[in-house]
Amino acid sequence: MPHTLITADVHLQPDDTHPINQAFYRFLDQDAPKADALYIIGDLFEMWVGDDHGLEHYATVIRKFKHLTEHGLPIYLMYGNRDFLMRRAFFDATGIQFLKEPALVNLYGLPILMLHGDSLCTDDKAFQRMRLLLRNRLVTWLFLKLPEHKRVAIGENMRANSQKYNLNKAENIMDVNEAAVRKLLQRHPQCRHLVHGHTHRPYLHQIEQDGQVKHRWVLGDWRPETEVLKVWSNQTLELVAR
Ligand SMILES: [Mn+2]
Repeated sequence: MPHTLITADVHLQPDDTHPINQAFYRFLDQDAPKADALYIIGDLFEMWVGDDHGLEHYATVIRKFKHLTEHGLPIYLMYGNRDFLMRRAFFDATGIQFLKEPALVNLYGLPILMLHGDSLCTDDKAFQRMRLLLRNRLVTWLFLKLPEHKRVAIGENMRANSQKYNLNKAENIMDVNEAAVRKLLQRHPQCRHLVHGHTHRPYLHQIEQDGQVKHRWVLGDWRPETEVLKVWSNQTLELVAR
């Protein structure tokens, strides 16, 4: 049956032999060609410090994306909190289309709201402050002007700090805020399916709102096993193991 695939949080590693990369390449080789479209909703890369560095260090996946898009598979990509600096050269090299979050996408007549998910983690105030700063246009513009080795060093540093920081944080603070979810759904009353990643807690949550049952599909990260979301052409959704 025709279907569309949605995944997030691949966290591709610069080392191609990494099991995550290998699993994702198998997915691109075997599963993606059978789909009508592929949506990657944030954190495809563990780190992206500029197209110059990324296109060189992630050459294998770039080539695979190009092959798929040239053979007619539409691939859409949303920024995550770790990879939001992909620019024109990346999209040109892969044929991928940029998707701004939150994206309301109509799949087989079914409206589906997609976002990475970090913007819903409003209980983590420090993270949200940092997010605003990092997404600031002047800050990103200045960052991308730095020499490549400086950008890599800063990126590595931030990665290490975020790991340390997250270890000491209460579990509930790093999950999405229920009120933020409800507010978002309220703004899209015609939409009964919300899909996001980021929290690495794959699950289907049911939310009652205005007498309707709404669904919040949380995608898992690739470790390297994961659950991707399949949207079938008969308007059913399914989390499937990969
Ligand atoms: Mn994330």
